[in-house]
Amino acid sequence: MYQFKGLDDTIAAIATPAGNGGIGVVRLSGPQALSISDDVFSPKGKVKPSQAKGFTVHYGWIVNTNDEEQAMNGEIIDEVLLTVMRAPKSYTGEDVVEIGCHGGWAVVRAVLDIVLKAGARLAEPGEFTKRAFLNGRMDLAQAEAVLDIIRAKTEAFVRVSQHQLKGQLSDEIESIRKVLMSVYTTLEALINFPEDDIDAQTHDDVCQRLEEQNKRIQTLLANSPNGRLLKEGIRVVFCGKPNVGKSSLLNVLLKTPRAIVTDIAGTTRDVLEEEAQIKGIPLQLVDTAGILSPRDLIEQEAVKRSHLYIQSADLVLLVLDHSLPLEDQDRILIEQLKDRPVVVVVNKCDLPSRLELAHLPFEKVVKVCALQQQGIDQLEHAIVESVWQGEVSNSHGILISNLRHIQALKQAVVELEAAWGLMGEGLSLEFISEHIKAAVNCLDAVLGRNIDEDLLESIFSEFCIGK
Ligand SMILES: Nc1nc2c(ncn2[C@@H]2O[C@H](COP(=O)(O)OP(=O)(O)OP(=O)(O)O)[C@@H](O)[C@H]2O)c(=O)[nH]1
Ligand SMILES: [Mg+2]
Repeated sequence: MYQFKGLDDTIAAIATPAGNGGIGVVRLSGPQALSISDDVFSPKGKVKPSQAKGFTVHYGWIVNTNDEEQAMNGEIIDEVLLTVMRAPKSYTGEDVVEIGCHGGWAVVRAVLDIVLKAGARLAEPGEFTKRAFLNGRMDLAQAEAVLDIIRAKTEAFVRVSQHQLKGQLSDEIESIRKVLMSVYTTLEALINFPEDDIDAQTHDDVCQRLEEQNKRIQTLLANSPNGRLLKEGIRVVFCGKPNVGKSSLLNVLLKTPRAIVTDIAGTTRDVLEEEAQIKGIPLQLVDTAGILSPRDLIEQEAVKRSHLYIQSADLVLLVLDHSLPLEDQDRILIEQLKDRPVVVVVNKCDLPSRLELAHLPFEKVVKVCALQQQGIDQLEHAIVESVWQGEVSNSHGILISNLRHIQALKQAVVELEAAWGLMGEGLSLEFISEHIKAAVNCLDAVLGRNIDEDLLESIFSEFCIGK
Protein backbone atom coordinates (compact mmCIF):
# COMPACT_ATOMS: atom_id res chain seq x y z
CA MET A 1 0.00 0.00 0.00
CA TYR A 2 1.43 3.39 -0.88
CA GLN A 3 2.01 6.11 1.64
CA PHE A 4 -0.47 8.92 1.33
CA LYS A 5 0.77 12.36 2.20
CA GLY A 6 -1.00 14.21 4.94
CA LEU A 7 -2.36 11.43 7.11
CA ASP A 8 -0.73 13.15 10.07
CA ASP A 9 -3.10 16.11 10.19
CA THR A 10 -6.64 16.29 11.50
CA ILE A 11 -9.55 16.82 9.16
CA ALA A 12 -13.03 18.15 9.88
CA ALA A 13 -16.25 18.56 7.94
CA ILE A 14 -19.99 18.80 8.29
CA ALA A 15 -21.24 15.24 7.85
CA THR A 16 -24.94 16.00 7.49
CA PRO A 17 -26.61 17.54 4.42
CA ALA A 18 -26.84 21.31 3.95
CA GLY A 19 -30.08 22.82 5.22
CA ASN A 20 -32.06 22.72 8.43
CA GLY A 21 -32.60 19.50 10.32
CA GLY A 22 -33.14 18.14 13.82
CA ILE A 23 -29.45 17.61 14.33
CA GLY A 24 -26.30 18.36 12.40
CA VAL A 25 -23.00 16.55 12.81
CA VAL A 26 -19.48 17.91 12.57
CA ARG A 27 -16.92 15.19 12.28
CA LEU A 28 -13.22 15.26 13.10
CA SER A 29 -10.62 12.63 12.35
CA GLY A 30 -6.90 12.53 12.96
CA PRO A 31 -4.26 12.59 15.67
CA GLN A 32 -5.42 15.93 17.09
CA ALA A 33 -9.15 15.19 17.02
CA LEU A 34 -9.26 14.77 20.81
CA SER A 35 -7.01 17.69 21.75
CA ILE A 36 -8.89 20.04 19.41
CA SER A 37 -12.13 18.84 21.03
CA ASP A 38 -10.66 19.61 24.47
CA ASP A 39 -10.11 23.18 23.30
CA VAL A 40 -13.60 23.83 21.99
CA PHE A 41 -15.80 21.61 24.17
CA SER A 42 -16.86 22.44 27.68
CA PRO A 43 -18.24 19.23 29.22
CA LYS A 44 -21.03 19.24 31.78
CA GLY A 45 -19.16 16.49 33.65
CA LYS A 46 -15.46 16.40 34.46
CA VAL A 47 -14.27 14.22 31.60
CA LYS A 48 -12.50 15.97 28.76
CA PRO A 49 -12.66 14.32 25.33
CA SER A 50 -8.98 13.38 25.54
CA GLN A 51 -9.69 11.51 28.79
CA ALA A 52 -12.81 9.81 27.49
CA LYS A 53 -13.02 6.15 26.59
CA GLY A 54 -13.85 5.09 23.04
CA PHE A 55 -17.53 4.81 22.09
CA THR A 56 -18.73 7.21 24.77
CA VAL A 57 -21.06 10.16 24.40
CA HIS A 58 -20.65 13.40 26.36
CA TYR A 59 -23.02 16.24 27.01
CA GLY A 60 -21.77 19.81 27.02
CA TRP A 61 -21.26 23.01 25.05
CA ILE A 62 -19.13 24.16 22.17
CA VAL A 63 -17.58 27.43 23.26
CA ASN A 64 -15.71 30.02 21.32
CA THR A 65 -12.25 29.95 22.82
CA ASN A 66 -10.55 31.47 19.79
CA ASP A 67 -11.88 34.88 20.54
CA GLU A 68 -10.43 35.84 23.92
CA GLU A 69 -13.09 38.35 24.78
CA GLN A 70 -15.90 36.00 23.89
CA ALA A 71 -14.19 33.17 25.70
CA MET A 72 -14.01 35.29 28.86
CA ASN A 73 -17.72 35.81 28.58
CA GLY A 74 -18.06 32.08 28.04
CA GLU A 75 -19.78 32.49 24.70
CA ILE A 76 -21.65 29.31 23.93
CA ILE A 77 -22.03 28.36 20.29
CA ASP A 78 -24.31 25.37 20.87
CA GLU A 79 -25.38 22.69 23.27
CA VAL A 80 -24.07 19.40 21.90
CA LEU A 81 -23.52 15.68 22.33
CA LEU A 82 -19.94 14.77 21.59
CA THR A 83 -19.07 11.18 20.65
CA VAL A 84 -15.54 9.87 21.03
CA MET A 85 -14.22 6.95 18.95
CA ARG A 86 -10.65 6.03 19.49
CA ALA A 87 -8.10 4.70 17.00
CA PRO A 88 -8.03 2.12 15.60
CA LYS A 89 -11.68 1.25 16.28
CA SER A 90 -13.29 4.00 14.30
CA TYR A 91 -14.54 4.53 10.77
CA THR A 92 -11.23 6.00 9.63
CA GLY A 93 -9.02 3.98 11.93
CA GLU A 94 -7.92 7.26 13.57
CA ASP A 95 -9.24 9.14 16.61
CA VAL A 96 -12.66 10.37 15.54
CA VAL A 97 -14.94 12.86 17.27
CA GLU A 98 -18.48 13.53 16.15
CA ILE A 99 -20.17 16.64 17.46
CA GLY A 100 -23.94 16.39 17.28
CA CYS A 101 -25.33 19.90 17.44
CA HIS A 102 -28.63 21.55 16.60
CA GLY A 103 -29.36 21.13 12.93
CA GLY A 104 -29.58 24.76 11.81
CA TRP A 105 -27.09 25.40 9.01
CA ALA A 106 -25.67 28.50 10.71
CA VAL A 107 -25.03 26.57 13.95
CA VAL A 108 -23.30 23.68 12.21
CA ARG A 109 -21.20 26.12 10.22
CA ALA A 110 -20.22 27.95 13.40
CA VAL A 111 -19.15 24.71 15.10
CA LEU A 112 -17.12 23.71 12.04
CA ASP A 113 -15.52 27.15 12.01
CA ILE A 114 -14.42 26.79 15.60
CA VAL A 115 -12.80 23.39 15.13
CA LEU A 116 -11.03 24.69 12.02
CA LYS A 117 -9.72 27.68 13.93
CA ALA A 118 -8.58 25.31 16.68
CA GLY A 119 -6.29 23.51 14.24
CA ALA A 120 -8.29 21.11 12.08
CA ARG A 121 -8.17 21.26 8.29
CA LEU A 122 -11.32 21.22 6.15
CA ALA A 123 -11.67 17.70 4.73
CA GLU A 124 -11.75 17.09 1.01
CA PRO A 125 -14.65 15.16 -0.48
CA GLY A 126 -14.46 11.51 0.54
CA GLU A 127 -11.40 12.09 2.71
CA PHE A 128 -12.81 10.25 5.74
CA THR A 129 -13.45 7.16 3.62
CA LYS A 130 -10.10 7.57 1.91
CA ARG A 131 -8.44 7.52 5.32
CA ALA A 132 -10.44 4.41 6.21
CA PHE A 133 -9.02 2.80 3.07
CA LEU A 134 -5.46 4.01 3.62
CA ASN A 135 -5.53 2.86 7.23
CA GLY A 136 -6.66 -0.60 6.14
CA ARG A 137 -10.17 -0.34 7.64
CA MET A 138 -11.69 -1.30 4.30
CA ASP A 139 -10.51 -2.18 0.82
CA LEU A 140 -11.24 -0.06 -2.22
CA ALA A 141 -14.26 -2.11 -3.33
CA GLN A 142 -15.79 -1.53 0.11
CA ALA A 143 -14.97 2.18 0.03
CA GLU A 144 -16.67 2.43 -3.34
CA ALA A 145 -19.69 0.65 -1.85
CA VAL A 146 -19.97 3.48 0.70
CA LEU A 147 -20.24 5.94 -2.17
CA ASP A 148 -22.84 3.75 -3.87
CA ILE A 149 -24.95 3.52 -0.73
CA ILE A 150 -24.97 7.29 -0.33
CA ARG A 151 -26.02 7.75 -3.92
CA ALA A 152 -28.37 4.79 -4.25
CA LYS A 153 -31.75 5.67 -5.64
CA THR A 154 -33.47 2.40 -4.85
CA GLU A 155 -33.60 0.07 -1.88
CA ALA A 156 -32.60 -2.82 -4.12
CA PHE A 157 -29.33 -1.10 -4.95
CA VAL A 158 -28.73 -0.24 -1.30
CA ARG A 159 -28.97 -3.97 -0.53
CA VAL A 160 -26.45 -4.81 -3.25
CA SER A 161 -24.05 -2.13 -2.02
CA GLN A 162 -24.46 -3.28 1.58
CA HIS A 163 -23.28 -6.74 0.50
CA GLN A 164 -20.27 -5.13 -1.13
CA LEU A 165 -19.58 -3.02 1.94
CA LYS A 166 -19.72 -6.09 4.14
CA GLY A 167 -17.00 -7.48 1.92
CA GLN A 168 -18.82 -10.19 -0.04
CA LEU A 169 -17.27 -9.08 -3.32
CA SER A 170 -13.88 -8.62 -1.68
CA ASP A 171 -14.06 -12.08 -0.07
CA GLU A 172 -14.90 -13.75 -3.37
CA ILE A 173 -12.08 -11.94 -5.15
CA GLU A 174 -9.67 -12.68 -2.34
CA SER A 175 -10.56 -16.35 -2.51
CA ILE A 176 -10.06 -16.51 -6.29
CA ARG A 177 -6.78 -14.66 -5.87
CA LYS A 178 -5.58 -17.16 -3.29
CA VAL A 179 -6.03 -20.09 -5.67
CA LEU A 180 -4.34 -18.21 -8.50
CA MET A 181 -1.40 -17.35 -6.25
CA SER A 182 -0.99 -21.00 -5.33
CA VAL A 183 -0.94 -21.94 -9.02
CA TYR A 184 1.56 -19.16 -9.60
CA THR A 185 3.80 -20.44 -6.81
CA THR A 186 3.66 -23.97 -8.20
CA LEU A 187 4.70 -22.75 -11.64
CA GLU A 188 7.44 -20.49 -10.27
CA ALA A 189 8.91 -23.44 -8.36
CA LEU A 190 9.00 -25.46 -11.56
CA ILE A 191 10.57 -22.55 -13.43
CA ASN A 192 13.28 -22.15 -10.77
CA PHE A 193 14.06 -25.86 -10.81
CA PRO A 194 13.91 -26.64 -14.51
CA GLU A 195 15.12 -30.17 -13.89
CA ASP A 196 11.66 -30.90 -12.35
CA ASP A 197 9.58 -30.94 -15.49
CA ILE A 198 5.85 -30.48 -15.02
CA ASP A 199 4.26 -33.94 -14.66
CA ALA A 200 0.89 -34.85 -16.15
CA GLN A 201 -0.96 -34.67 -12.86
CA THR A 202 0.35 -31.19 -11.97
CA HIS A 203 -0.39 -30.07 -15.50
CA ASP A 204 -4.03 -31.21 -15.24
CA ASP A 205 -4.37 -29.79 -11.77
CA VAL A 206 -3.12 -26.35 -12.91
CA CYS A 207 -5.46 -26.40 -15.91
CA GLN A 208 -8.41 -27.32 -13.74
CA ARG A 209 -7.73 -24.64 -11.16
CA LEU A 210 -7.31 -21.99 -13.85
CA GLU A 211 -10.57 -23.01 -15.46
CA GLU A 212 -12.45 -22.99 -12.16
CA GLN A 213 -11.23 -19.51 -11.22
CA ASN A 214 -12.04 -18.25 -14.69
CA LYS A 215 -15.60 -19.56 -14.26
CA ARG A 216 -15.96 -17.83 -10.91
CA ILE A 217 -14.94 -14.49 -12.42
CA GLN A 218 -17.27 -15.07 -15.37
CA THR A 219 -20.14 -15.67 -12.94
CA LEU A 220 -19.42 -12.33 -11.28
CA LEU A 221 -19.32 -10.65 -14.68
CA ALA A 222 -22.49 -12.35 -15.89
CA ASN A 223 -24.45 -10.41 -13.31
CA SER A 224 -22.82 -7.06 -13.99
CA PRO A 225 -25.47 -5.78 -16.45
CA ASN A 226 -28.02 -6.10 -13.67
CA GLY A 227 -25.71 -4.39 -11.22
CA ARG A 228 -25.16 -1.49 -13.61
CA LEU A 229 -28.89 -1.27 -14.12
CA LEU A 230 -29.61 -1.05 -10.42
CA LYS A 231 -26.98 1.59 -10.03
CA GLU A 232 -27.63 3.81 -13.00
CA GLY A 233 -31.21 3.07 -13.91
CA ILE A 234 -32.57 2.83 -17.40
CA ARG A 235 -34.04 5.36 -19.75
CA VAL A 236 -37.48 4.32 -20.94
CA VAL A 237 -38.91 6.53 -23.67
CA PHE A 238 -42.57 6.64 -24.73
CA CYS A 239 -43.10 7.26 -28.39
CA GLY A 240 -46.05 7.08 -30.74
CA LYS A 241 -48.19 9.26 -32.93
CA PRO A 242 -50.27 12.04 -31.33
CA ASN A 243 -53.18 11.17 -29.06
CA VAL A 244 -52.40 7.48 -28.55
CA GLY A 245 -52.10 8.02 -24.80
CA LYS A 246 -48.35 8.36 -24.13
CA SER A 247 -48.77 11.04 -21.49
CA SER A 248 -51.67 9.16 -19.92
CA LEU A 249 -49.45 6.08 -19.57
CA LEU A 250 -46.61 8.11 -18.11
CA ASN A 251 -48.99 9.46 -15.49
CA VAL A 252 -50.23 5.98 -14.66
CA LEU A 253 -46.69 4.65 -14.19
CA LEU A 254 -45.76 7.68 -12.10
CA LYS A 255 -49.02 7.36 -10.15
CA THR A 256 -49.44 11.10 -10.41
CA PRO A 257 -50.92 13.39 -13.09
CA ARG A 258 -47.58 14.83 -14.09
CA ALA A 259 -48.10 15.32 -17.84
CA ILE A 260 -50.96 17.25 -19.40
CA VAL A 261 -53.45 14.96 -21.10
CA THR A 262 -56.09 16.22 -23.53
CA ASP A 263 -57.90 14.85 -26.54
CA ILE A 264 -56.14 17.44 -28.71
CA ALA A 265 -53.52 15.82 -30.90
CA GLY A 266 -50.14 17.42 -30.23
CA THR A 267 -50.75 18.17 -26.55
CA THR A 268 -47.21 17.32 -25.49
CA ARG A 269 -44.87 19.79 -27.12
CA ASP A 270 -41.77 19.25 -25.04
CA VAL A 271 -39.87 16.27 -23.71
CA LEU A 272 -40.77 15.46 -20.12
CA GLU A 273 -38.47 13.41 -17.90
CA GLU A 274 -39.38 11.90 -14.54
CA GLU A 275 -37.75 9.38 -12.25
CA ALA A 276 -39.67 6.32 -11.14
CA GLN A 277 -39.07 2.87 -9.72
CA ILE A 278 -40.47 -0.38 -10.92
CA LYS A 279 -39.78 -3.46 -8.82
CA GLY A 280 -36.75 -1.76 -7.28
CA ILE A 281 -35.20 -0.75 -10.61
CA PRO A 282 -34.67 2.97 -11.08
CA LEU A 283 -36.16 4.28 -14.31
CA GLN A 284 -36.03 7.56 -16.08
CA LEU A 285 -39.38 7.79 -17.81
CA VAL A 286 -39.48 10.12 -20.80
CA ASP A 287 -42.63 11.36 -22.50
CA THR A 288 -42.12 12.71 -25.99
CA ALA A 289 -44.17 14.78 -28.40
CA GLY A 290 -46.10 12.62 -30.83
CA ILE A 291 -45.84 15.13 -33.66
CA LEU A 292 -44.42 13.83 -36.91
CA SER A 293 -44.88 16.79 -39.21
CA PRO A 294 -44.10 19.96 -37.27
CA ARG A 295 -46.15 23.03 -38.07
CA ASP A 296 -43.96 25.67 -36.46
CA LEU A 297 -40.56 26.28 -34.90
CA ILE A 298 -41.61 25.04 -31.46
CA GLU A 299 -42.89 21.80 -32.90
CA GLN A 300 -39.74 21.43 -34.98
CA GLU A 301 -37.65 21.67 -31.82
CA ALA A 302 -39.97 19.24 -30.03
CA VAL A 303 -39.55 16.68 -32.82
CA LYS A 304 -35.77 17.11 -32.78
CA ARG A 305 -35.63 16.55 -29.03
CA SER A 306 -37.97 13.60 -29.16
CA HIS A 307 -35.68 11.95 -31.73
CA LEU A 308 -32.62 12.50 -29.58
CA TYR A 309 -34.33 10.90 -26.59
CA ILE A 310 -35.57 7.96 -28.62
CA GLN A 311 -32.05 7.40 -29.92
CA SER A 312 -30.57 7.39 -26.43
CA ALA A 313 -33.29 5.17 -24.94
CA ASP A 314 -32.39 1.88 -23.28
CA LEU A 315 -35.95 0.78 -23.97
CA VAL A 316 -38.62 2.32 -26.20
CA LEU A 317 -42.30 1.94 -25.44
CA LEU A 318 -44.02 2.25 -28.79
CA VAL A 319 -47.60 3.21 -28.03
CA LEU A 320 -50.32 2.28 -30.57
CA ASP A 321 -54.02 3.04 -30.45
CA HIS A 322 -56.19 -0.10 -30.25
CA SER A 323 -59.16 1.73 -31.74
CA LEU A 324 -57.42 2.84 -34.95
CA PRO A 325 -55.92 0.92 -37.84
CA LEU A 326 -52.17 1.28 -38.38
CA GLU A 327 -51.47 4.55 -40.15
CA ASP A 328 -48.46 5.83 -42.05
CA GLN A 329 -47.28 7.67 -38.95
CA ASP A 330 -47.19 4.35 -37.03
CA ARG A 331 -45.43 2.60 -39.90
CA ILE A 332 -42.69 5.26 -40.04
CA LEU A 333 -42.03 4.79 -36.31
CA ILE A 334 -42.10 0.99 -36.59
CA GLU A 335 -39.53 1.15 -39.38
CA GLN A 336 -37.30 3.50 -37.35
CA LEU A 337 -37.49 1.30 -34.27
CA LYS A 338 -37.32 -2.16 -35.72
CA ASP A 339 -33.79 -2.90 -34.52
CA ARG A 340 -34.16 -1.30 -31.11
CA PRO A 341 -35.28 -2.81 -27.80
CA VAL A 342 -38.99 -2.10 -27.97
CA VAL A 343 -42.12 -3.03 -26.06
CA VAL A 344 -45.27 -2.35 -28.07
CA VAL A 345 -47.96 -0.90 -25.85
CA VAL A 346 -51.42 -1.19 -27.33
CA ASN A 347 -53.47 1.42 -25.48
CA LYS A 348 -57.21 2.18 -25.37
CA CYS A 349 -58.17 -1.47 -25.16
CA ASP A 350 -61.50 -0.37 -23.70
CA LEU A 351 -62.46 0.75 -27.22
CA PRO A 352 -63.47 -1.59 -30.08
CA SER A 353 -60.48 -3.04 -31.91
CA ARG A 354 -59.49 -1.75 -35.33
CA LEU A 355 -55.76 -2.43 -34.98
CA GLU A 356 -54.10 -5.24 -36.92
CA LEU A 357 -51.07 -6.47 -34.94
CA ALA A 358 -49.82 -9.24 -37.19
CA HIS A 359 -46.48 -8.68 -38.94
CA LEU A 360 -45.12 -6.27 -36.33
CA PRO A 361 -41.35 -6.74 -36.11
CA PHE A 362 -41.42 -6.77 -32.29
CA GLU A 363 -41.77 -9.67 -29.89
CA LYS A 364 -43.18 -7.99 -26.83
CA VAL A 365 -46.69 -6.62 -27.08
CA VAL A 366 -48.75 -5.56 -24.06
CA LYS A 367 -52.40 -4.53 -24.16
CA VAL A 368 -53.42 -1.83 -21.71
CA CYS A 369 -56.01 0.77 -20.97
CA ALA A 370 -54.49 3.87 -19.41
CA LEU A 371 -57.88 5.35 -18.75
CA GLN A 372 -59.04 2.48 -16.52
CA GLN A 373 -55.49 1.54 -15.45
CA GLN A 374 -55.77 -1.97 -16.82
CA GLY A 375 -52.82 -4.09 -17.94
CA ILE A 376 -50.38 -1.86 -16.05
CA ASP A 377 -48.91 -4.77 -14.08
CA GLN A 378 -48.18 -6.59 -17.32
CA LEU A 379 -46.62 -3.43 -18.75
CA GLU A 380 -44.36 -3.05 -15.70
CA HIS A 381 -43.46 -6.70 -15.94
CA ALA A 382 -42.58 -6.34 -19.64
CA ILE A 383 -40.37 -3.31 -18.92
CA VAL A 384 -38.43 -5.13 -16.20
CA GLU A 385 -38.17 -8.33 -18.23
CA SER A 386 -36.79 -6.44 -21.22
CA VAL A 387 -33.96 -4.90 -19.26
CA TRP A 388 -33.25 -7.33 -16.46
CA GLN A 389 -31.07 -10.17 -17.63
CA GLY A 390 -31.46 -13.67 -16.28
CA GLU A 391 -31.57 -14.70 -12.66
CA VAL A 392 -30.15 -12.53 -9.95
CA SER A 393 -29.92 -15.19 -7.31
CA ASN A 394 -26.63 -16.77 -8.45
CA SER A 395 -23.14 -15.67 -7.49
CA HIS A 396 -24.12 -15.33 -3.80
CA GLY A 397 -26.12 -12.20 -4.53
CA ILE A 398 -22.98 -10.30 -5.53
CA LEU A 399 -23.89 -7.82 -8.23
CA ILE A 400 -21.04 -5.87 -9.73
CA SER A 401 -22.07 -2.41 -10.73
CA ASN A 402 -18.82 -0.52 -10.84
CA LEU A 403 -17.32 -0.02 -14.28
CA ARG A 404 -13.80 -0.08 -12.89
CA HIS A 405 -14.39 -3.49 -11.33
CA ILE A 406 -15.99 -4.82 -14.51
CA GLN A 407 -13.04 -3.73 -16.64
CA ALA A 408 -10.50 -5.21 -14.23
CA LEU A 409 -12.36 -8.53 -14.06
CA LYS A 410 -12.72 -8.70 -17.84
CA GLN A 411 -8.97 -8.21 -18.15
CA ALA A 412 -8.42 -10.96 -15.57
CA VAL A 413 -10.49 -13.29 -17.75
CA VAL A 414 -8.38 -12.40 -20.81
CA GLU A 415 -5.20 -13.22 -18.86
CA LEU A 416 -6.53 -16.50 -17.48
CA GLU A 417 -7.75 -17.64 -20.87
CA ALA A 418 -4.34 -16.85 -22.32
CA ALA A 419 -2.66 -18.83 -19.53
CA TRP A 420 -5.04 -21.73 -19.98
CA GLY A 421 -4.53 -21.73 -23.76
CA LEU A 422 -0.74 -21.79 -23.37
CA MET A 423 -1.00 -24.69 -20.92
CA GLY A 424 -2.85 -26.64 -23.60
CA GLU A 425 -0.15 -25.83 -26.14
CA GLY A 426 2.54 -26.95 -23.71
CA LEU A 427 4.39 -23.64 -24.02
CA SER A 428 7.08 -22.41 -21.69
CA LEU A 429 5.90 -22.06 -18.08
CA GLU A 430 7.38 -18.55 -17.82
CA PHE A 431 4.80 -17.19 -20.25
CA ILE A 432 1.98 -18.90 -18.42
CA SER A 433 3.00 -17.66 -15.02
CA GLU A 434 3.27 -14.10 -16.44
CA HIS A 435 -0.38 -14.22 -17.46
CA ILE A 436 -1.44 -15.57 -14.08
CA LYS A 437 0.45 -12.79 -12.33
CA ALA A 438 -1.28 -10.27 -14.60
CA ALA A 439 -4.67 -11.76 -13.67
CA VAL A 440 -3.77 -11.47 -9.97
CA ASN A 441 -2.86 -7.82 -10.55
CA CYS A 442 -6.29 -7.21 -12.07
CA LEU A 443 -7.96 -8.69 -8.97
CA ASP A 444 -5.71 -6.56 -6.77
CA ALA A 445 -6.85 -3.47 -8.65
CA VAL A 446 -10.46 -4.13 -7.62
CA LEU A 447 -9.42 -4.27 -3.97
CA GLY A 448 -7.21 -1.21 -4.37
CA ARG A 449 -3.82 -2.82 -3.90
CA ASN A 450 -1.02 -1.29 -5.99
CA ILE A 451 -3.34 1.37 -7.24
CA ASP A 452 -1.91 4.68 -8.34
CA GLU A 453 -2.57 7.91 -6.51
CA ASP A 454 -4.29 9.66 -9.43
CA LEU A 455 -6.90 6.96 -9.75
CA LEU A 456 -7.46 7.00 -6.02
CA GLU A 457 -7.91 10.77 -6.09
CA SER A 458 -10.45 10.52 -8.86
CA ILE A 459 -12.45 7.81 -7.07
CA PHE A 460 -12.65 9.69 -3.79
CA SER A 461 -13.31 13.06 -5.39
CA GLU A 462 -16.75 11.73 -6.33
CA PHE A 463 -17.70 11.52 -2.66
CA CYS A 464 -19.47 14.26 -0.80
CA ILE A 465 -17.66 16.30 1.82
CA GLY A 466 -17.99 14.80 5.28
CA LYS A 467 -17.93 11.16 4.15
N1 LIG B 1 -60.72 5.51 -24.28
C1 LIG B 1 -59.50 5.72 -23.89
N2 LIG B 1 -58.98 6.95 -23.98
C2 LIG B 1 -57.71 7.14 -23.57
C3 LIG B 1 -56.93 6.09 -23.02
N3 LIG B 1 -55.70 6.58 -22.71
C4 LIG B 1 -55.72 7.89 -23.04
N4 LIG B 1 -56.92 8.23 -23.56
C5 LIG B 1 -57.33 9.55 -24.04
O1 LIG B 1 -56.65 9.85 -25.22
C6 LIG B 1 -56.41 11.25 -25.32
C7 LIG B 1 -54.95 11.54 -25.58
O2 LIG B 1 -54.18 11.14 -24.46
P1 LIG B 1 -52.71 11.68 -24.21
O3 LIG B 1 -52.17 10.91 -23.06
O4 LIG B 1 -52.69 13.15 -24.12
O5 LIG B 1 -52.01 11.23 -25.55
P2 LIG B 1 -50.52 11.52 -26.06
O6 LIG B 1 -50.06 10.31 -26.79
O7 LIG B 1 -49.68 11.99 -24.95
O8 LIG B 1 -50.77 12.67 -27.11
P3 LIG B 1 -49.77 13.83 -27.60
O9 LIG B 1 -49.17 14.48 -26.42
O10 LIG B 1 -50.67 14.74 -28.34
O11 LIG B 1 -48.78 13.21 -28.49
C8 LIG B 1 -56.93 11.84 -24.00
O12 LIG B 1 -58.24 12.36 -24.22
C9 LIG B 1 -56.97 10.66 -23.07
O13 LIG B 1 -57.93 10.78 -22.07
C10 LIG B 1 -57.52 4.81 -22.90
O14 LIG B 1 -56.94 3.84 -22.44
N5 LIG B 1 -58.81 4.69 -23.37
MG1 LIG C 1 -48.72 13.72 -24.64
